[in-house]
Amino acid sequence: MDRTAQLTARPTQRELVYDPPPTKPSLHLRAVRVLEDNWTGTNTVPSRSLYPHQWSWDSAFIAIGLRHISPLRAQTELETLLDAQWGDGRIPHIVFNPSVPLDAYFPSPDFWRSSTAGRAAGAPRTVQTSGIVQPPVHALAAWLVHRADPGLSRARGFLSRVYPRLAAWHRYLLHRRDLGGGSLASVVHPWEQGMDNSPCWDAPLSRITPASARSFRRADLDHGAAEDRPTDLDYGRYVRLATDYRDGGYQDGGGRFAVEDPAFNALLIASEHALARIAHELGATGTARHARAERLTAALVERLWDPAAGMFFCRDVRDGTTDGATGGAASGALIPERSVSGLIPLLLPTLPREIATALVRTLHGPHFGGGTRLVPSYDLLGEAFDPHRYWRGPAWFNTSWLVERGLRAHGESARADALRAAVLDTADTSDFAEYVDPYTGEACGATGFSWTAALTLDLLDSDTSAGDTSVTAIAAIKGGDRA
Ligand code: 9WN
Repeated sequence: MDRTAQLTARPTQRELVYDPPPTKPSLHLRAVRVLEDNWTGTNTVPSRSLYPHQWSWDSAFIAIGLRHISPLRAQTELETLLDAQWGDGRIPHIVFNPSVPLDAYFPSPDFWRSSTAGRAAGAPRTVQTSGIVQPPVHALAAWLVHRADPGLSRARGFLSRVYPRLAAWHRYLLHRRDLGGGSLASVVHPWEQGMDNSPCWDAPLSRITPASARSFRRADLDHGAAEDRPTDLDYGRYVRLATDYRDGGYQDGGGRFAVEDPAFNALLIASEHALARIAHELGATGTARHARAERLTAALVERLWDPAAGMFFCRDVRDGTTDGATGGAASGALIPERSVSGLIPLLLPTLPREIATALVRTLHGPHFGGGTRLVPSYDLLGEAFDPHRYWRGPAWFNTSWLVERGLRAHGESARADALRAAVLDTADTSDFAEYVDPYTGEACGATGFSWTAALTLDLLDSDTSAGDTSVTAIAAIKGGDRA
């Protein structure tokens, strides 16, 4: 068309319509899409590429986010996991999807052999699982999921069905896993605590003879950069520990690795309080459970608090020494490594005031706060710090979410608001990364990671001014009806 014709031509219908530039879908919508893409029909995989099965603590965090978009799906997520519970009460850390090829993830079902090696411990026959556990976030998740739609929950008998299973899970941890004799639960493998490659495990792991690198094939390196993942030597030790546990029929007590971890136990305490609220909802008082949670909080402080560091440390129960600080009464020794795990007890609102104050100071001091966007997984000044290597420095979204809840529970709203904004911004710019460089927010590991999307939804839906359900369910641990 020549110039004159262009000026006189009538605009077509298409040209008359305002055509805005393409806009990016909202953060909310993109988070929903991640959870949609990772939903299998009965549960949500953490990542389609790296983690193609169901993981235990992932599902609890995922349910906490899913409740905002589909309370039914959130209930189903937890029910599917609980269907794989073992007779002795343990909730396995992985529930395998039989339609996923064996070589998609290592260690696969043929390594764990749950239905045969775990028979005496009551492993299910119809579904294949791992034989170790992960942090007990489940009762807390179940309570939050119930509160999202109490009508649906009551109509489906959700709480009455999950309560006995969650109670058995806590019983398992409090009895079979009290390996240090001080009332706290021990983890028997680094994967159980969820922060697999933390420098906290270096000393206890150094006593373990690694399995030969030729005896297994890592699948994680097919999807992740080797320099971001645990080393082959560490993997050899993980494999040795898991093999020995399996060959001992998954019985507890005899292993060479046993560590009391602050985050694992703080989550158990928060979940015990949630279980008390569930019991109350079902017609019991819940008082005994609240009291037990208080006793556990006292044990946590007595066994794991380090006043000089201003944070909690792990206790190596198999260290073979006794601890002078407790007059020799406590077995093992504290591991003097600063991990984000040692800040997570902040989510317990009945923590003694001076301890909460010290934790907030440590969080914002040079070891964790020096110019970072999110909370690093490990001491910024520690010798082993690496901003990209798995759990040795990078920031994860679930731990920042827990710390954000803790800040809010202790009245630190301005700091909680700042962390919340940073988490949302980083989830957005990193495409819901599995973890990020704590300084730059650069994405590491998988993107489209489920708990990152789920906790984004939870933070987006939280009314931080009025006391949202997450905050109050964690905070209202001594009765009250705010949640
Ligand atoms: C081993 C699934 C899991 C998380 C853990 C995280 C990572 C597995 C792995 O992925 O662990 O369980 O292969 O490294 O460390 O916290 O639950 O997302």
